[in-house]
Amino acid sequence: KTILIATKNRHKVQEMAPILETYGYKLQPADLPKIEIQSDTLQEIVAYAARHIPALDKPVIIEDAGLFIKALNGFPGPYSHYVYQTIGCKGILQLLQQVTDRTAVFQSAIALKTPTGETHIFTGETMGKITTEPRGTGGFGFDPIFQPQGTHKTYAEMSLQEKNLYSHRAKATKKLAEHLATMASV
Ligand code: ITT
Ligand code: NA
Repeated sequence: KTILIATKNRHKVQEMAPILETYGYKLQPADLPKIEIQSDTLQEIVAYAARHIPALDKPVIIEDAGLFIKALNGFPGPYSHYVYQTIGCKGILQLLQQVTDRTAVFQSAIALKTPTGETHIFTGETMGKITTEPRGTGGFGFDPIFQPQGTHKTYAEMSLQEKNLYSHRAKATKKLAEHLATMASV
């Protein structure tokens, strides 16, 4: 049982594959276009992308994630990719230099496109805070500056398995897996 994923980000595949594997699914990257619109919500972004890929003989998923920082009114949110490429973790820390409320939420939205052409959306979110210094070398993106609630570690200080106990993406992926398990044909 294979699920295709349209992404250029290998870290996502590494995180999601072991979760889907426990449900009996193999996650396979596919060279499909991920058409990205601008929108305030990740759900809209993945839903649009899913509508604009063809239905295939296997289920296809698209995942989009974003870091929403309270003191910045939700920035970078859906612009996280561009903001990471431009100002990075260092730039975010600079923007928050005098800020004491460092609350942030990481969100993940997954769109599933079934072989019959239906689209389903699954979401996950993890509350946490932006640290004052980058910590850790694991993971990717904003992992060194995001510390989820309930731990003193940043995502980047965790192993992949440990990140999956806390992460926004793991929560959305489990919802996806549970839905797939109820679909008789896949
Ligand atoms: P796609 O090909 O799937 O679009 P992407 O790298 O553009 O991959 P996203 O749009 O989902 O990924 O995420 C936007 C950015 O947010 C991404 O480039 C990272 O910098 C950051 N990000 C996403 N998920 C993250 C995570 O789990 N930990 C840390 N940073 C993350
Ligand atoms: Na993206």
